[in-house]
Amino acid sequence: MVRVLGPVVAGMLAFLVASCDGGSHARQSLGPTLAFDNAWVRAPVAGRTVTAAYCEVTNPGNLPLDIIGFDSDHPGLRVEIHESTEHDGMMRMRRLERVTIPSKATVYFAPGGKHLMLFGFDGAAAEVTLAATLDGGETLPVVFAIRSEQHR
Ligand SMILES: [Cu+2]
Repeated sequence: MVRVLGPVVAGMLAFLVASCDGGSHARQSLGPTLAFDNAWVRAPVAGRTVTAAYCEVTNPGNLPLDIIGFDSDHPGLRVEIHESTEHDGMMRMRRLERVTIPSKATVYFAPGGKHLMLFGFDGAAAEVTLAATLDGGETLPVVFAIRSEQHR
């Protein structure tokens, strides 16, 4: 029972098809997914509770995915998505409502560019889990290591 499917439908049904034909490339879930690498939070300066976090986000799928925010269970912590830009030699930050991760591409959250801004972070942890929220409502938990400045 081989069916011919368009690429979009084929991606969404990959799990179901694999479970029928016993294929070795079954996806682990039906939902969209992103891979997060090198995720880390800059340890806040002593006495400060605002800091930034960085990561590399790869979309292995055939459809673009939009990240619309990050949440955390860490007490008092609030996260915004920001982008640093330079205007006339001045660095500025603006808040982004969403970041699109194109199909088969990696988006870098890195110093001087897109980053996560953490507010109310006490730094009292070796790592912190931030859950990326996708446009469709899915959440993807990501463990960020806390690193001091010199490790970047
Ligand atoms: Cu910022």
